[in-house]
Amino acid sequence: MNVQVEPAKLKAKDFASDQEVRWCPGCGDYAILKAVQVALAEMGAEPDNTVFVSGIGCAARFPYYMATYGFHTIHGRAPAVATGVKLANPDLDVWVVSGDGDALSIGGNHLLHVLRRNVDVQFLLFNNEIYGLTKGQYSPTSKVGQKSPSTPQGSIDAPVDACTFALGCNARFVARGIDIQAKNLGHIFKRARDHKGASFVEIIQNCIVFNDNAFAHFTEKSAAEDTQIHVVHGERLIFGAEGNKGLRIKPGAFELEVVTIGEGGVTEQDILFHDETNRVLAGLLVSMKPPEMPVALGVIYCDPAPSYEAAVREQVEAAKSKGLGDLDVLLRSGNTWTVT
Ligand SMILES: Cc1ncc(C[n+]2csc(CCOP(=O)(O)OP(=O)(O)O)c2C)c(N)n1
Ligand code: SF4
Repeated sequence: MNVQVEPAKLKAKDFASDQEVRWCPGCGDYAILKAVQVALAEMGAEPDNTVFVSGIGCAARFPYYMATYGFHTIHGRAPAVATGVKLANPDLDVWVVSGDGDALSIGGNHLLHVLRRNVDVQFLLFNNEIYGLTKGQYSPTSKVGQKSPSTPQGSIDAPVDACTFALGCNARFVARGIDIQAKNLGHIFKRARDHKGASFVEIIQNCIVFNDNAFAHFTEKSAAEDTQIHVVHGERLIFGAEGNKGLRIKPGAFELEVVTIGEGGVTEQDILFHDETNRVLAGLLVSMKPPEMPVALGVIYCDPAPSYEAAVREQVEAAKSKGLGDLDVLLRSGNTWTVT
């Protein structure tokens, strides 16, 4: 008699490889690694069907620590390799891990294309506003005035906001989380994995060695409630330690403003609802910065569109349905020359 046995449910530790994790003690990357492993176990992911692709940097060591397939590729090129993996086998669950330098300096062009093409991969950008691996040079997300070995007098570059960049590339899923907020990250990872198409996730990550406390003004416990807003589709954009602050469209202007419910005639009815399918609202939310505005966290934008590998598959099947071609005939057709 054949007895069907349910496969044992995997735990987070089943997604951890036997490699010694070699980030600096206290690095935010540890918490993200744990959150990914927990989320994969909870989602019932299969290690044999999961691939982590990375470029170069501290963040890019990620695939070594996962008991899944992995590919530590070259600087900035993880999106190109991940696109190839997904096209070769669309059934694979493909994740990309990248730093702000890897994704937005040398790899900016490649990130653009994986997002605009809407390849079904989850792109995790660990943003520590610095080049960690190469010992702390400034990056495209570093603030103006940031002192580093390559900007001894302070950076004069205007920084790029990662989520604004992603929206500009026409990404159909844009989310933001913080390394130490495991529960929120887990929720975002699940939403990102469920989304068919490119899912862009910015993770605020503390580099304790070269840029410690770069985000403390909104990640510190004492400041968090008044400087973070966790957006939820269909719910009002309310935040604050007392739950009485909210976002509304500033009267007479096309911009958001923070108001306090109960002050100046403001009621809860004045506060906007979060609509994750609204691209314009997403653009306004991702660009908010403290101290004037809170930092938007959670799934900020999600409006699915057909994914790239599905369209490629369709074209390949359509071509195949016309019958097998003949390469020799093709090469000898049209304008040909005989070189003597
Ligand atoms: C072609 C090439 N150019 C430059 C480098 C040097 N390099 C290695 S990692 C890196 C940037 C790392 O910063 P980031 O992507 O933000 O990741 P982090 O180390 O902070 O996680 C640079 C410039 C390289 N390895 N290859
Ligand atoms: S240099 Fe920074 S980002 Fe790299 S492992 Fe150390 S703490 Fe983490």
